[in-house]
Amino acid sequence: MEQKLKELEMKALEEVKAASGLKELNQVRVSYLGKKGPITEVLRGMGKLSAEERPKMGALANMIRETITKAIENKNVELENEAVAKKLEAETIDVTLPGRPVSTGNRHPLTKIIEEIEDLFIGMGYKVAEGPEVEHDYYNFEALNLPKGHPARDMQDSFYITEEILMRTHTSPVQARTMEKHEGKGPVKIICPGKVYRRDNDDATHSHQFMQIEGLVVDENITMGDLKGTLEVFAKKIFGADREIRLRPSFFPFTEPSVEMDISCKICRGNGCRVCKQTGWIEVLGAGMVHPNVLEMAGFDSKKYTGFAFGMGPDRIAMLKYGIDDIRHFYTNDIRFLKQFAVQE
Ligand code: FA5
Repeated sequence: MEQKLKELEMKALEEVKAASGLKELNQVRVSYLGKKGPITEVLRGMGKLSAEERPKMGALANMIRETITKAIENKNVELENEAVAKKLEAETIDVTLPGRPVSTGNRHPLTKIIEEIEDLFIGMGYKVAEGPEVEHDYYNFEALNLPKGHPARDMQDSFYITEEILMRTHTSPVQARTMEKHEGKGPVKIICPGKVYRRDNDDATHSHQFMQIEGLVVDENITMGDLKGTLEVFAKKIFGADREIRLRPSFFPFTEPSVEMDISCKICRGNGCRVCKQTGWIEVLGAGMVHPNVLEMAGFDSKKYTGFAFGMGPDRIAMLKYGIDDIRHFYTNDIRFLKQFAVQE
């Protein structure tokens, strides 16, 4: 019996050694150490042994079991390590290979110009305000000194939804709404960017939907000098320190006096060219001192408070700044046009 057990041990150890995978090793374990395995089988014949021999054989059988178990455990670890090493080798990443380029988007040129203008005014203490694009006739016109039937309403052809509701034609209604919220108490210092809508025929310089940025300052002792200084800072920051501005008399029902601001033409440096229509100047925005009627309608005492306001079109500003010849490029989403602005990020 001793001989048989030793032979079994040797055979088992050889099979453990030869096992090439975890599955195979498990089969060896089951076949030698399982209840129906050969060791158990041999031990069944113990009844025929003498009382002296029996405990000896029992001890030997246990020792052999332990040796085989240990050998299986060791082999198990070995095979597992091998499997991990193989997996690691198969999944190795060569970090020295050149990367594949990842294409990223870039901000829309209108977003860029609006953020640039916002940053400038926030730096001068302005807050950014917003208002609805679907607006009441009252805020879009009446509160801005444009009662029903006023001929100046024709300056801004409108998309009406009902008799009293329209798509706002400019960002100026945010002036009226903001002043109303201040309940007659200054100071008010806001800029307001947003979309506006007009029944204009689309062409190279007109769109039926475009962007505007409104500015409004109301406080005691605000003068035309403050307006001019502010616009000068704006023009030089956005268009370059060498640009001059000029204010021309104009008309808006909500400002008195009203002006139009031009900047000197960058291309011809004031000598006259095709871009500035031979004038040396390019029109950029409308502005003026807030009309006393507008202040009063919003609850401000126009004897105590004065203010200035301006309204500009970022579409046309971006066209001037980046040399874009057609406003429709902003809205037709041709990726080749939009991609050109990635380099300037
Ligand atoms: C106004 O809309 C006034 N609310 C501006 C203002 C505010 C004046 C506060 C005084 C005080 P205007 O209609 O000129 O003004 O429009 C302002 C700017 O919007 C223009 O200078 C132009 O840049 C832009 N704009 C006007 N119509 C269009 C259009 N159809 N497409 C693209 N941009 C336009």
